[in-house]
Amino acid sequence: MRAAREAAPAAARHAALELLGRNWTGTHTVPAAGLYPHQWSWDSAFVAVGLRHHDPVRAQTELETLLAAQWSDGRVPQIVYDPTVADEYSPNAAFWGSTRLAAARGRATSLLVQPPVHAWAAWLVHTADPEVSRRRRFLERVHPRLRAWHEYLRRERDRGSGLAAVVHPWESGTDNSPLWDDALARLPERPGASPPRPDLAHADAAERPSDREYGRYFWLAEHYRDRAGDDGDPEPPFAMEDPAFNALWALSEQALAATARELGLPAEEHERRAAEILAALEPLFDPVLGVYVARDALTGELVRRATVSGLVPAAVPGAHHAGAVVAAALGPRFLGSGAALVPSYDATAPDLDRALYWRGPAWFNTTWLVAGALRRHGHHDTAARLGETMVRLAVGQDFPEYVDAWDGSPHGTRGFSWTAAVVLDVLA
Ligand code: 9WN
Repeated sequence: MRAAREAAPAAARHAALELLGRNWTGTHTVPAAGLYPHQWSWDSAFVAVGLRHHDPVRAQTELETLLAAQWSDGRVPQIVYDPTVADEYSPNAAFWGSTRLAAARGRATSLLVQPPVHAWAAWLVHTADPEVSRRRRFLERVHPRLRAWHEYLRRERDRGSGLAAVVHPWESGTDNSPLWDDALARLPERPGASPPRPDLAHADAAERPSDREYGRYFWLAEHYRDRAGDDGDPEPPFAMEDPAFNALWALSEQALAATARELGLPAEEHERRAAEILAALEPLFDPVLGVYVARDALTGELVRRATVSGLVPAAVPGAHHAGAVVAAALGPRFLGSGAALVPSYDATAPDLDRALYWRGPAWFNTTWLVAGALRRHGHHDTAARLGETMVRLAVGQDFPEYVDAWDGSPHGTRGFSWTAAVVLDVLA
């Protein structure tokens, strides 16, 4: 009996490692073969966090590979294109043309960014095996790059509020979240033919953003590309302050403080910056919804919708309204709706879609972040239940990209790397 109970986690771990092994290219892990054949920024951070328990050197390499593609202005790109992979993903490297830009230092990358989870991931990777980390001088090597990344956000993306704004929905990592609907509706429809959609060969169209959304994503991407990714535009067409992006930035500043202490460098500057980001997040707390919401940096308006992004600040030590947010996570809009995992969008919203990407389904990385917040606030049983459910739904269904939050049925692509990485962390 005992052996049978122990065999299940061992088998789950084996399956997760096996998938991550298949998605490993020798230098980095692709989010999923087929749909996402290059290196993605925040995916690699989650992969490193899961992998650190089993192969700390590979976890370090994952982050080092990503950071090697950092631009001279400090940005860590959303996508690092693998030149050996055929044009299966749109937009492709040629669309962005980064190799013609001096700041990209010859690398083929997207011009956009993704949530700044890297300093936090690097610190977690270090703590998993400090000896191997020190021997490889891992933190010494990544620390200057991580600092430069945060400097970029502060210098180029803070429009005066103390928060970093995303200039494209792809930068939030929650592409078609309802938080972006109103801002996207202000953009022109893209004239002419609809953009290429190779993604639809790998996932059901009903579970991906629509052609209409893709038209606007491409319009925005072209706009930014035509300015060579210059953030000096006084009137950008889209600039949104996302609660998860900024909460993860604060968490990463806290991790930079820990990293600085480990390296014998001054840590106060990072502690102060983390506190400043948390303070700047405060006006985004919505007392009625009990979650943080997004703010349109161009109009100053709050987007009063409850999404999983608005729960993420509760995962950050020192977040001011963490208690209220934890209550909201357990309430009818999220887990109190009877959901097995944390839905990406308010369960009581009339436009909830249980199968559509970031408009309802549960994702494993965000559920895992919320589980961490619940544990931090004493809800150990609920956090443990979420962990067990994540493992069961991931391993039993070939590591889906996302699932129906209520019945657990799989959606999106399969063989998705961060789903496996989260499983490894839950089982560690
Ligand atoms: C655009 C890779 C990425 C994730 C994002 C997720 C999805 C890309 C897409 O896949 O976005 O970056 O083509 O839809 O929304 O969070 O990083 O897994």
